[in-house]
Amino acid sequence: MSYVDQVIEEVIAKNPAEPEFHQAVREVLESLRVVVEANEEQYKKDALLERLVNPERQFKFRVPWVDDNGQVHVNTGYRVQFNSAIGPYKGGLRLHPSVNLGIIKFLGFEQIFKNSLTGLPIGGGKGGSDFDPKGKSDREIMAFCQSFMTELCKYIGADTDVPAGDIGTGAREIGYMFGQYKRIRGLYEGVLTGKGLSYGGSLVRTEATGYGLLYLTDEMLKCNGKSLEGATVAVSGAGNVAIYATEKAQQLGAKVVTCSDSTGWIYDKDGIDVALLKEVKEVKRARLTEYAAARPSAEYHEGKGVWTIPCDVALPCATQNELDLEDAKTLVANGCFAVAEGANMPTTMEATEYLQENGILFAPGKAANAGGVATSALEMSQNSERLSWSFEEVDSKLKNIMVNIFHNLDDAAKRYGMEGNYVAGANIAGFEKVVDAMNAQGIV
Ligand code: NDP
Ligand code: 2IT
Repeated sequence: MSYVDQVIEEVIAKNPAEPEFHQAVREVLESLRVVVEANEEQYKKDALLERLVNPERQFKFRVPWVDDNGQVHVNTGYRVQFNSAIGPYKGGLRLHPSVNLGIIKFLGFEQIFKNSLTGLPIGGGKGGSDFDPKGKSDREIMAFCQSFMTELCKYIGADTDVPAGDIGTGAREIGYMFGQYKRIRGLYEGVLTGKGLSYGGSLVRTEATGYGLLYLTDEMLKCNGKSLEGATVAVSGAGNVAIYATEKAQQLGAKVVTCSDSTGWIYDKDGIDVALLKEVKEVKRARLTEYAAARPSAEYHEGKGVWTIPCDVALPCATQNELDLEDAKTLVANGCFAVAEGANMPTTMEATEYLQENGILFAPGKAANAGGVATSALEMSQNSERLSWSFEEVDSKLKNIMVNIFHNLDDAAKRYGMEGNYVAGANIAGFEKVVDAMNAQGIV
């Protein structure tokens, strides 16, 4: 049995009931097969892949908090410090009832390669909790965040592990967590990113993941003789990534006609009204039915359905495995020519293969959504030098980073004879730098 197959088997056997983690490992190791085969003896002797798929450290802790009626609730908190070969652990905190150790490990594993692709000195980590922020009062959110940070603060720091936002964790939650960290540790330092602008945050961090997704998509299309100008775009999700992806797509001349949340989706034939979407989601924290009620050109549908709308470019920006084989077939049949992942692993492996086999340009999340964490790293730089850069300065750095990422994965795919396979390109380019650093640092 090949070394890659052996390690995939071991991951499945040793990490039962973690299907998302198995999926992420399988996807990465399958595309590293060519690289591993060229170095098989040495990698095997050094147990390189075993070290790559086993987190350096993982924490699981109790998070008790009191609701507005005096009822005590207990959630589970996680932080997985996956790989620190190229820098301090860096990665978001997900607050969603579906969170479990396997989901945090899949996200942490992806983060290693994503962070490497940014070209900035950040290792891979991820955390979160099965806490559900929906329908909670501000005081309940604060109570949860303070309790969560009371435990998490023992394991993080500006030079060791720097968390940030992800699903369910935005500016409000980061603010409460930062306050509690400072209070307990007595340190005013850049321990979290995605902070508010009045206390060490960076301009463009809010927009960064969505904007970065479009900068990379734009470059990928240009290099393949296509354009966003006049293109019809389908976006899923209605959170941080989806909103700013929609905004930048429109700025680049595309028409975005859909968005979605966990209960339903919108088809807006006149194009999504971003100001209204922000009002509904960022200010009122309401459902998409409110968007439809305020916008005559919009249809609201219950359930899932964004990918049934004919589009040129599809941008899944909600959550993992939201675009399956049936959706991929519909997109291809409707003439879609590019899919770029704003979310982490939103496309199933079968759907990804189908899209690639049918000549669709496919940009994987670990490259396409790296603008968020890249701008987090720029926030860390600003915190270290105790300065704040202008919007234009951060935005132009972000754009450069995304264009460079695209060319790095394009080059890596070409070097291994897989031109146009950006999934393989991203995994190989991300892996090369991490492996170089791991080898230089000995068996740790
Ligand atoms: P938000 O919490 O801001 O928004 C998430 C959106 O996705 C919401 O519209 C939410 O709907 C929807 N959603 C979440 N879970 C599900 C589900 N199980 N089924 C259907 N819809 C769902 O999160 P972000 O926009 O920050 O994150 C979106 C994706 O992008 C995630 O995969 C995240 O890991 C990834 N990402 C985020 C980055 C960032 O900087 N924020 C950086 C890189 C990647 P509802 O409100 O109804 O739950
Ligand atoms: O998945 C991701 O890259 C994020 N949620 C952002 C992480 C970060 O540290 O900014």
